Amino acid sequence: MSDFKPVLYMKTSCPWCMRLAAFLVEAGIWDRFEFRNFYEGDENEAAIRAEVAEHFEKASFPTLQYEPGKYMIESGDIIAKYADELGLDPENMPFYQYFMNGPMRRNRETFQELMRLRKEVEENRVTA
Ligand SMILES: N[C@@H](CCC(=O)N[C@@H](CS)C(=O)NCC(=O)O)C(=O)O
Repeated sequence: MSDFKPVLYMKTSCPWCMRLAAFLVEAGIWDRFEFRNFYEGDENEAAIRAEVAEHFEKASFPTLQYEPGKYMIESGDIIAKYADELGLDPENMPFYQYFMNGPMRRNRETFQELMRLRKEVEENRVTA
């Protein structure tokens, strides 16, 4: 067995990264990962983006390096990978569900509202 520690590239303002973080904590596997975290505009962002950009056309966070040189994206796929390995069902994880049904749901609604308002402003500009 190699002593490679899987690496997670996380944008700490990102709700999908938070979703993954909730799963990892509740699954008890947080310590198995090495984290490369950034907050937009901080001194870590450029190096983390550059590393991820080598492997994907478009950077997306979270990104996981699960084996040396092997990367994957999509929070849902990353969660499914470890849930499968551990025999866990995220549907039965109370904190994960709390996050998905509360803050994550609110985030989606807020995003939809922003899109609706932007469209409204755009339409008013056109008709004015
Ligand atoms: N479907 C993706 C969504 C991830 C996503 O949209 N992440 C945003 C941050 S919230 C992102 O990486 N945006 C591109 C960027 O920041 O360069 C997932 O579940 O992982």
